[in-house]
Amino acid sequence: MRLSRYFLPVLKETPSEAQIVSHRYMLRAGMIKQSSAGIYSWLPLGFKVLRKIENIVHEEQIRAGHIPMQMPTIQSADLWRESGRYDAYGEEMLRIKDRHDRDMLFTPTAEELITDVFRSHVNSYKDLPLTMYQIQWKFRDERRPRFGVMRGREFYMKDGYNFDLTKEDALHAYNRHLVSYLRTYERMGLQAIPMRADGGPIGGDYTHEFLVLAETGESEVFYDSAVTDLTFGDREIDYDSVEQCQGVLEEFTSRYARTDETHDEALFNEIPEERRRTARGIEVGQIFYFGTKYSESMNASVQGPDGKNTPVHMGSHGIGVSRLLGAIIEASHDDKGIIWPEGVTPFHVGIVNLKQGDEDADAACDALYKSFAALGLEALYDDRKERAGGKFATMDLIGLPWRITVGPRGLKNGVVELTSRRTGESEEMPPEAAVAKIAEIYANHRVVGM
Ligand code: 5CA
Repeated sequence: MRLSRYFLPVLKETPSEAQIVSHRYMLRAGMIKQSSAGIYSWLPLGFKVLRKIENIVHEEQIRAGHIPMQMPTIQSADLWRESGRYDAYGEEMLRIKDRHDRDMLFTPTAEELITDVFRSHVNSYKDLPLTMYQIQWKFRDERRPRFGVMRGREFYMKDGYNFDLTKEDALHAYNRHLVSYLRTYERMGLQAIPMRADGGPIGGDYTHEFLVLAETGESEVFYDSAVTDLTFGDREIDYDSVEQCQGVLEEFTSRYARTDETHDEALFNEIPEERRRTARGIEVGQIFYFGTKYSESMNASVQGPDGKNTPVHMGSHGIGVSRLLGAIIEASHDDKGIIWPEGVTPFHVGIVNLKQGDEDADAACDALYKSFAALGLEALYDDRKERAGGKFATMDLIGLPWRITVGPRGLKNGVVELTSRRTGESEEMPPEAAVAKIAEIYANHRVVGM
């Protein structure tokens, strides 16, 4: 993309309404624009990162054997009356009437709808296990929408639902989700720690939240510092293996790590004092096993091997896709701007032309731009007639992890400059070497964009 033809409305001033760094940088980098409280337009740069995050979530869900689908945002109240949640959900639910005066609502989550899909089409245990998911906009009329995309009213969520014959099978689905989430967050450059949590309006007491540690997080958390030493890495997991998934769950959840809702001071004090931590975290996902709560109230059952009808065991599993942008920025920035991890960066590399209009510099930048395109890598080429300082400030703010600087002086010696946004270190090399190095860096981060 040539910056002169892109839409990147960067702000010079720090917006006064933004209290935390991710919100400030998302506004300043022209990623989002507030439309009303807790509701945002996703401008091109923000939309691009949202899509990359969404694509990672899809890839990891599909790898775990889960099936993508899509349900409507506007739903009839009738289903929610069946489950008893139409009244129970309270003021967070946005209620709407259609022209026939029928009660509708904007989906805050989708247990009812998926259960209705299931009961209409599945009758036998032979069709189980089954896990389907969607990535869809949700609406919750939060009392205090704040911190930009962190606590929106409209937000983008991956919500997945498993249907199983037995509790054991459903717990395997739970564990499988835990494993797939660990992989998902690590691919985004995040450490998200599974913590014992509370079921809230979704229900069930078998639930973990995934938390990214950050001072600006809304949740108070308590944990044994040993949990921060764990990484999933690139180990291969057979998602069908009950033992392997159970093993990962035990490895990642056997140490103390809890949100304030489930915190137990006496248990916490059993941890050696030097490992006891109290901190704040951002909740980027939650998994639930709630048994037959919805299948019983909504009559979703299958015929078991013994010929008897039995309600299915269910769980639901969410990832805060739009919230993740904020969480990643909170975890990765400096005083100049965002520092995107390679896995989610909107463009793989920035090209800064120090002297737009100079024949050699223009030609070298064009050649670089074309080389990246041929490799399937996305470059953002700052081809504006602006001073170098302004171009660097924009690149630093929007946080592309790698920048190539091209100027007539370097070109006379056959070199351009390759700079890491994270370390600030620069290296001079021929343009072809810079392209090869960028290609090598991204060999392990193949995520398509838009
Ligand atoms: N049905 C279940 C799982 S599919 C569910 O709704 N779970 S949830 O309530 O925990 O939401 C899933 C994730 O969505 C949360 O972990 C959080 O990361 C994100 N989320 C929840 N509320 C908001 C909000 N107001 N703004 C942004 N993200 C949110």
